[in-house]
Amino acid sequence: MSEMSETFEPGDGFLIVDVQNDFCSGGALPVAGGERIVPVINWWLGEAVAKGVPIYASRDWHPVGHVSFRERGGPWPPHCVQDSKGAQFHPDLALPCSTILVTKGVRFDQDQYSAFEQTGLAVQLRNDGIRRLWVAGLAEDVCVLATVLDARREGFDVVLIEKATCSITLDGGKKARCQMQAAGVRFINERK
Ligand code: VGL
Ligand code: ZN
Repeated sequence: MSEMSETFEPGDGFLIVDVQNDFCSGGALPVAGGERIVPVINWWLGEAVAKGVPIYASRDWHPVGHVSFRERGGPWPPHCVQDSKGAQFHPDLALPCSTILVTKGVRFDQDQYSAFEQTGLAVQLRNDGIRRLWVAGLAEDVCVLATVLDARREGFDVVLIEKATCSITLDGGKKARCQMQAAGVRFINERK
């Protein structure tokens, strides 16, 4: 992983993927220690606000009985059901009120792992003048991976903040980092 000591610049955006209660300890689909990334994200949020960098936060936002749930033959336990406590952002996540919400997973007929998938996010980012996207959040081997690969396909430079993401499985995390690196994602490895 390449080390960088850079920070936000004009043309940057900061996307926080699915930092919701159900993906943290005690949630329905917990990423072990997922909540440990929250203070790291908060530090970067402070930087982004200070630099006037636009902030985007995606949320997994499933209808009751979503097609991705086991009861419907999907791979996951029920999680992030619309308007439930589990679907709320982690209470310590310090999102400013200017945050632009990206809602996904709402389709009855299919899942959306990527924050870009049928959300129009790429258009929004271009309208906002974003050329490079900094990414953090959960889970590194599922929705962060899918989001980052789509961001690259859409032509954005991508910086992944390693201390601000976490995978469901160790092996999944390793594979995800391999795929992201091959796609030209840059990793920033600082502990804040
Ligand atoms: C996610 C599994 C199912 C994620 C969402 O946000 O990584 N993972 N739905
Ligand atoms: Zn989901």
